[in-house]
Amino acid sequence: MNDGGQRQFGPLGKVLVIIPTYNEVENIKPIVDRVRTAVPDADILVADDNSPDGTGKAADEIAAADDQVHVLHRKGKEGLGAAYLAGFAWGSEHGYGVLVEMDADGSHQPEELPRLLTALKGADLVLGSRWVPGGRVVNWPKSREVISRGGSLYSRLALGLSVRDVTGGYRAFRTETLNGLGLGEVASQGYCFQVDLARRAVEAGYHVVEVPITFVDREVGDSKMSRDILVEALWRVTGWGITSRANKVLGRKTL
Ligand SMILES: Nc1nc2c(ncn2[C@@H]2O[C@H](COP(=O)(O)OP(=O)(O)OP(=O)(O)O)[C@@H](O)[C@H]2O)c(=O)[nH]1
Ligand SMILES: [Mg+2]
Repeated sequence: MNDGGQRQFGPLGKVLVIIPTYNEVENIKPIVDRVRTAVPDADILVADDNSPDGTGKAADEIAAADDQVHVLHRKGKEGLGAAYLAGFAWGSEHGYGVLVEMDADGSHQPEELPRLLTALKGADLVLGSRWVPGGRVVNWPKSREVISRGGSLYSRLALGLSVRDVTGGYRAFRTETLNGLGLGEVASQGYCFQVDLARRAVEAGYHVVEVPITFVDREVGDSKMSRDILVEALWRVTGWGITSRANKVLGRKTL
C-alpha cells in the first residue's frame, strides 16, 4: 500500500453521502437527519431499490423539503454493489469531489464522518475501520463478529492486503480515486463489493488510510445478510487471490 509519502493532495470539493436502502423505512429519516446535523455542508443521495416497505417514497418526502437530499430510484433489488455503482456515477456526473458510503441502519455513525473527511485531506481513500486500535463494534452477536473478522482475515491473507477492515462499508473516496478503479469491470454484488474496491485501490497504488470507528448494530429493520452473499464473497475473494498470485508468478499486472 502506498504510504502517501511527500505527495500533495488537492482540495476535497463538495461531499455526497450515498445511502443505499432496501426496506429501511423506519431508519431513513433518522439517518438523514443525523447526517445533515453532523455534516451540514454535505449532500445526501438515497439509492433505493424500489423497497416494498415504501422507503423510496419516504425519501422523496424528505427530499421535497430539503434541497440537499436527493433520491435515486432503481427498479428492483440488485444488491449493494449495483446500488453504489449507480450512486457513484450520479455523484461523479454532478461534480462532487468526495463520495461517501454509509449504511442506512445507524451502524455507521454520521457523527464520525468529520474525522473520516479530515483524514481524506491527506489520502485517496479513507476506510472506517472496526479492526484497528480504537475501533470497535457495539451490540454485535459474537457470531457476526467472528464472520466479519474471519472475512477480513481471509481476504487479507488471500489477497496479500495490509488493510485490517477489508469488508467494512463506511468509507470516504475522492471521486478521482473511484474513477481510477476500473468500476466498469466490477461485478461483485453483495459485501464482497467492499473487498473488491479495497483491493483495487491498493493494487492501483492509492494511499489508503484506516480511521477507527465504533460500529453499532442495527436496532430496527431486517438484515440483508444472507448465505448467498457470504458464498459470493468466498468464491470471488478466492478467485482474485489465485489470479493475483498467478500474475505475480508470471510477472503480469493484476488489474
Ligand atoms: N439499494 C440497495 N440497498 C441495499 C441492498 N442490500 C442492502 N442494502 C442496504 O445496504 C446497507 C447495508 O445492509 P445491511 O442489511 O445493514 O447489512 P449488514 O449491516 O451487514 O447487516 P445488519 O446486521 O442487518 O445490519 C443498508 O442500508 C441496506 O438497506 C440492495 O440490494 N439494494
Ligand atoms: Mg447493517
